[in-house]
Amino acid sequence: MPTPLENWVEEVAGLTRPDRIEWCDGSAAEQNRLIEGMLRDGTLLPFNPKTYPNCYLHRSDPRDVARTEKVTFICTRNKEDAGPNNNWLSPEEGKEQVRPLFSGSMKGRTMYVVPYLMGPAESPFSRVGVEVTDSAYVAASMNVMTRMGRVALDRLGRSDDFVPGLHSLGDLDPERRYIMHFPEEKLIWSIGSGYGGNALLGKKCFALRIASWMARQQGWMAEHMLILGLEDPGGRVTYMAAAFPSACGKTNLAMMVSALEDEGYRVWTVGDDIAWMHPGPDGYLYAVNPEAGFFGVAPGTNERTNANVMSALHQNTIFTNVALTAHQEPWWEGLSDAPPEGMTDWKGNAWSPKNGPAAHPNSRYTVPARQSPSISPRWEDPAGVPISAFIFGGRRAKLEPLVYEALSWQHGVYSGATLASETTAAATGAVGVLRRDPMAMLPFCGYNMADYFGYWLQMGKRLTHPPHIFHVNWFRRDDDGKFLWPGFGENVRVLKWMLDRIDGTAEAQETPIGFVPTAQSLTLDGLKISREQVEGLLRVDAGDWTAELDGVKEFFAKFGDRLPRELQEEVEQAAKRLHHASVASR
Ligand code: OXD
Ligand code: MN
Repeated sequence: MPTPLENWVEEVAGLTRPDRIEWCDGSAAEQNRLIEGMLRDGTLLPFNPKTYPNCYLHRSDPRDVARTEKVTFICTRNKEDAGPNNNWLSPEEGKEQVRPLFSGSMKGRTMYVVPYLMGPAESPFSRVGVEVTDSAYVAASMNVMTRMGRVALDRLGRSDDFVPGLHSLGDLDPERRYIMHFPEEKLIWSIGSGYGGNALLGKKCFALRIASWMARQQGWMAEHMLILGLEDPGGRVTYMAAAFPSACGKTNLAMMVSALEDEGYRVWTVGDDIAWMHPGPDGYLYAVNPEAGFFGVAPGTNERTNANVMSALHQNTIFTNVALTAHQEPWWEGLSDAPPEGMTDWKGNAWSPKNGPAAHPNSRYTVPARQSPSISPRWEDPAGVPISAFIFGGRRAKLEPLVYEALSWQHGVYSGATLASETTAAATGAVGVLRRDPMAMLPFCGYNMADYFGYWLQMGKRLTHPPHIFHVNWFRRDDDGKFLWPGFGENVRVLKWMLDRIDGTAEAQETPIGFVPTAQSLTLDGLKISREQVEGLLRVDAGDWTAELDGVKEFFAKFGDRLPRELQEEVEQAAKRLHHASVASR
């Protein structure tokens, strides 16, 4: 008798009509074969084998360089279940619209069947997905980003408990591109894009959109969060999970080389993008990283901003849309001060500064996580790591202080739900525009966000040791537009303050928005920073925050009656606290 997986593969092959079907086993030999095939047909170019062994360049179609949220849909029976945060079609309409595009889309191509496991091999929290794709680049990238092949098939056996994902490049025309999710059947259909977030279906489609839906049904959390361990001088490691919108530095924070290493504070990486978290019997939340690789933004990455990833990506790395130097090495803006002579840009043309950036602003590296020197000894712990802090953060040139701690769980949920950030190149659309991105999940929550807020509130009640909730902003600027905080390795000073708060030893000042550090409670030794800068970083301006509340109210109004009453209460309480503060300062 065929297995449920075999039945599904036969069904999608009947629709897409590939010339060949290849079942992936995840072995090194298979990966080499895929790469050799792509080197032959030009999908990949080799980098210098001496300095970048087993590293390759992929140039995507220039119209296919980022996630396309406009054509990403959640297809549920009831529109309200998808919510105002998602594009919606009914499952029937969604399939009707997209099925014709899949019909015969793999003719002349190979269909790769890619079974994969999200989560550590031995973990009860891990789950199986199977992606069927006609892109060798996607299959090879899945080998880096997930535990792929045999390990997933062994876990699955004859069961039907897997998330099926059908992917085809189609003709790559943005007009015929759709990223469809059917959470009620845990099904994904993606066509017309080879870009990571649209095409590596284990990542955003499964591990966030489908998984957030599953998690609510099953009592756990799937979040757009990095996971790090902060080691203190006594060797104790405290784990924290942080949510920042795309391209706001999650990878750099997760892999940070600590500026306080001599004092004994060190950062260990568990994950850089996604956390799956389950309440444990002891009332703590336990997190695993469902991924096995990093799909990071290249521009801005260098020895100073992320030395760990720089060392990791010198081997076994697939680069997408970076520039190529005359020495056959990758280059991107920010890698070195002066661009090397004789470069080829991300589109394959001879580069000159007149042509704009040499690397695409959303160019990426795909690298095995285990290659990072900062990888935590517990990154594959089947039980996960206990989370003591949640951190929310975005890019805000004004308003938000460097860090504050929420007044309560409910207030922390409010601070996450009102997270806003200036947009980046990780999704198509204008860059630098303020967008509300609750818990950094706006593009990734697979259901109505009002219900998601409600679920967060509920989770706090279930946990006897809920994480402390903090909010950070590394991007505040002074009146001349200069960043007030150096960021990167210096961010450990903020993590240390959080650790001291968790331990109950750090001082804070209670302000209308939460607990803000006193200048003395931050460890700033050895950092060149003026008193004015510190004051600028920690300032809470009641007038600016009152104005911010208008934006919050407007955003919350989108959710109508479905918005939890507790968040409405938080708006009212914030308004009261701000009013008292401005009266007191008059
Ligand atoms: C990512 C994103 O690629 O958030 O992680 O866009
Ligand atoms: Mn992300």
